Amino acid sequence: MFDFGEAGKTYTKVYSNCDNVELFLNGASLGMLASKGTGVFIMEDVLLEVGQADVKAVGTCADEPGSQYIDTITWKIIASRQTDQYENIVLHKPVYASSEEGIGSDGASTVAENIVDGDESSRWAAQTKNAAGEWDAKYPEWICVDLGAVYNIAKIDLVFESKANRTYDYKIYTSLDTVPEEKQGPVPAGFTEVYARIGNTEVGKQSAITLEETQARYVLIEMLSCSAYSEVAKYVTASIFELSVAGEKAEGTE
Ligand SMILES: [Ca+2]
Repeated sequence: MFDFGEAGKTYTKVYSNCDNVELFLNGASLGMLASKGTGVFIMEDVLLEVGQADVKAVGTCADEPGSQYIDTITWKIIASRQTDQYENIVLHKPVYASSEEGIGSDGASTVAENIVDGDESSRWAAQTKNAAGEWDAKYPEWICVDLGAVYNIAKIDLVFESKANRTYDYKIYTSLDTVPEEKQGPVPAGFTEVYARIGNTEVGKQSAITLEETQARYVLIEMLSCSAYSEVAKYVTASIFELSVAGEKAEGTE
């Protein structure tokens, strides 16, 4: 089984020492290809529709009348996720966070709401200092947005702070009904992990596409660690410029 990824036209390549190769798709002949002496037969513009595609190649040789050499493969064709058709469903929605810094060292706002304001230059940062005013950023931290209704999630994009090429390990959780409390603590019970990126080396903007059909009212990002954080760099807190989620309201929900 080969997951081709999306429906559409493609080419099909067959390697064979035969003189002729006839290609079949779901039992129907696509035509006969003659050898060009390269051992490679290419059929252009093979239309693959969503579902199962049984591809069969039948090779014949002039000096072996009656003999056939047959190879088959089955492709599973899935519908392409046309994520561009969906709106950003988190824009200016209510946000909860395990903590927030409030104002960054440069004087700029770092409140939680900055993560869904549509501006990739404003950011949320988790707290950086303890009650004594010492640098004391902690991991994990989390931030959660309330979509206001249940949506089908198609795609999640994140823009992390990338200063000094820092990278973050993170997880994404969803919930249909759990209202997160705005306080320091672990990811609230009731949230289900849908994505994990551990050992992340990608700096800045990245996309996390959930692999299963996911419905959610709440989308939560848990920031597990940062490459630039250490005991002597305890000012490096969880920091995200922007979260955007593409999706559409689930049918039958308000
Ligand atoms: Ca922002």
